[in-house]
Amino acid sequence: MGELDDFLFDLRGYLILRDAVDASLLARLNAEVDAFPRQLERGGWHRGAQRRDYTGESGYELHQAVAAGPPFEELIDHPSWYDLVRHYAGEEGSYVEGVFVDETIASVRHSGGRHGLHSGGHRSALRTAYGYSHGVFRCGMVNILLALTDIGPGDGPTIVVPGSHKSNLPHPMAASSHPEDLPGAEPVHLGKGDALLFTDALLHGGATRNNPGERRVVIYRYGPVWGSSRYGYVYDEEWLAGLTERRRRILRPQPPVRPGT
Ligand SMILES: O=C(O)CCC(=O)C(=O)O
Repeated sequence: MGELDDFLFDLRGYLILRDAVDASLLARLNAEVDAFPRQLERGGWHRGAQRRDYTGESGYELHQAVAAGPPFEELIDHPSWYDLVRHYAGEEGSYVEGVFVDETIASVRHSGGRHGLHSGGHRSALRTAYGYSHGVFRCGMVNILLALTDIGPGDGPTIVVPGSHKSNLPHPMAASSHPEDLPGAEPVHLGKGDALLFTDALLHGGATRNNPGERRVVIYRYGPVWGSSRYGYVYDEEWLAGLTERRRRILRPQPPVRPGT
């Protein structure tokens, strides 16, 4: 992390973290994905994770992936990005410093699958907005998209429109284009183990996968520590108790306080 990262993140809205996870963790994550029950219905559960595909074409997607197996727990505060997400989304220097994990998703996409374009700085919700003021980053959501397989041309790379997190205008073709055809958009090619760090305010999506085989990614979304889960998932108490103190606090900054306790 340094001045150049800050400059490029502010300019483009994303950074690429090469070799973010080592071969051992990558193999263990892929072994978990191999073991996902592929016949699971939408809404069905695998351990603490639920199948919740974003759309009919986005692929097989397990939400609460963090609870889908021990290797996913290692991603919560992974040293390759933990300081970066705290720096960009953690309300640095304020009285509520720190990050919270809002969503965790494991996504498996086959030929024909894609994720439509969304976000962009124009009228973005505060929850996901890009912010920099008084010398401090104030992003509402910063995502880590970790590639578990190589993602090159035809593999359905994530598409970003660099700089669009600060757009004053909506992209006139975003609603009618496939991600890969959008003027101003660029594919982000990743090797397995690389991660894309980006503000959710960036106009982005996933290009159509044309190649055979699977595109596998894990997405962890971080926000300021006072945020709460988009879908209202809560964690199993016993499972939470088995995590390190730091990981538990990133997933659930405050335990619930019930009347009379
Ligand atoms: O699937 C992708 O590459 C993009 C994912 C995405 O757009 C998102 O998670 O917000």
